[in-house]
Amino acid sequence: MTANPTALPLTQRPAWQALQAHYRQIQALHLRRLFADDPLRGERFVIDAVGIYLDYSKNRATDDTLRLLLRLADECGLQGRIEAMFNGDTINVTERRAALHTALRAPKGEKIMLDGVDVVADVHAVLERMAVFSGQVRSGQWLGYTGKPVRNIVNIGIGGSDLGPVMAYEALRHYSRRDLRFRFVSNVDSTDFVEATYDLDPEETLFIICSKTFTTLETLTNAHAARDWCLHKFGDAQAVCRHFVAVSTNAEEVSKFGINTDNMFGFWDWDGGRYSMDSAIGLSTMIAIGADNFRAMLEGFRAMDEHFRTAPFERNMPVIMGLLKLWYNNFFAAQSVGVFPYCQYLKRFPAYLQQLTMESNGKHITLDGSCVDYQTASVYWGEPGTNGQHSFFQLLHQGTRLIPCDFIGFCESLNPLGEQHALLMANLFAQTEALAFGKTDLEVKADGVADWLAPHRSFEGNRPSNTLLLEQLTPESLGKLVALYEHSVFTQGVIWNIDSFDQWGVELGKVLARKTAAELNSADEPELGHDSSTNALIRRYRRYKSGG
Ligand code: G6Q
Repeated sequence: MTANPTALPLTQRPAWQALQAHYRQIQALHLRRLFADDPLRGERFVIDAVGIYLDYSKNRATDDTLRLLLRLADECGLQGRIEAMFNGDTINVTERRAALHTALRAPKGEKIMLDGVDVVADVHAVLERMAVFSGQVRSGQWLGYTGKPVRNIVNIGIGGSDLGPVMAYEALRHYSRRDLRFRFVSNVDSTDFVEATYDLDPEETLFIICSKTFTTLETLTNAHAARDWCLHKFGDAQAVCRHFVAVSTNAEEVSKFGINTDNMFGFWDWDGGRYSMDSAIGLSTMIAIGADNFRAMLEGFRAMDEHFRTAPFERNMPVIMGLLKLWYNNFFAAQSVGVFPYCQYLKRFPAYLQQLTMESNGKHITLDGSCVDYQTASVYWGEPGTNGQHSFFQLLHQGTRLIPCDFIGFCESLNPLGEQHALLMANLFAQTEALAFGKTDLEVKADGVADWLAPHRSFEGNRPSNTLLLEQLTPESLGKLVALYEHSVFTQGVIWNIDSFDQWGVELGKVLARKTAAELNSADEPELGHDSSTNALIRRYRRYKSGG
């Protein structure tokens, strides 16, 4: 009798083993051959859904590859895990929580019950309070301590409480109120705070302290710096309630800090930091673009959620994208993924994806507590095109590593200037073409290049990429893009059988620095119990500081 595949360790499952054998057969197969053998490949290997056109034809994959990857998804019980996530099951097992970010964009009236509470009703109650507050700030009705309207919004947060807000603000700047200034402070390096507030008037400045736990060292340190900066101007602690609001799950700490909990916007422990830009953590986004645009962004998220939950896997964009990246990661031993938005507004999107992908799936212990015997998350990185082309694209074209890439482009520019948008998109299309098909030695010589130079000027090609094409960058399309990556990360986490929603590595950093900070600051020479390198570094720092 054949064993139930879901009961077997991942690398012993039939689909995994079949993929290994299949990899040996097709590893040398060139995209030139795949396209020559199937003239319709560029039209067949696409998914056109919810306003995103995904062309995945320039991947080193055949129909058999996809069939086997989809079989692997089945053997890993992906459909059941998707339902578990949407239903609010405790899929974040190490923190004993649901991962219900999809509830943040559920329509009003839908019910998702968690421990007897309808979380969708809670979500909408907060959204409504955010809409009122952001309306007051946008219209100039929210006045500072001295009666001046707020014109500067400074978001203080780090990690998930910063990367989403910054990315969304930059991405949707076109839709933002231009008479308001937005700044984002995350680093405990005081330079971040000082530079962000350098030209601001405290009388017109509102701080949003974003921290799920309200205990994060960096955020609380910067929040205190902001408080001092205000008090220095106003000399009255009463000013805090006009110039500070909080986004947190921890009312007690918010109140201890001196922020009136009437000015606190809540979210919930079932929403992880890196999945929270569409919760109250997005308050700065809502102030920038307005409540209607924020709701449109939520609709975009929701459209992709629906697609992920209901589309058959062979036409399911997050599933196909997740599986193809896993194909390179686990079978071609590719170590990284490049993401290149051909859109200046998406300049922070790669940084946002770094946290989403690497904090979610950078784990080596499975849900049942054993050590993996396969690779998990790839290293994600990227820059907007065309800038990257004049820098690291050399390595993509002619280096020794295989780096699968995602190219993201929009048919319409938000700022058309002559033919510039066509030029931008021409670059995108040309790059994916050159990466896939290269230029052979013979072709190079036929162009008149000397024999000795030809090897340097030829391109082997066969470098895979996806192209994501959207009509225009809007709040809605941004929501779709983010949800696409969220769900593709989840797809991979399910196959790797890891908890994509915890982050014990981040927690470690939070604990370690506190101890060392005390040693750096202590008046007496501290007794150091670290390794010899860390001890010496601490002593050296202390000597510099004491002028010795
Ligand atoms: C995200 C992580 C982490 C977190 C920050 C800030 O998923 O948990 O990046 O967002 O450490 O945490 P607080 O919001 O609690 O300050």
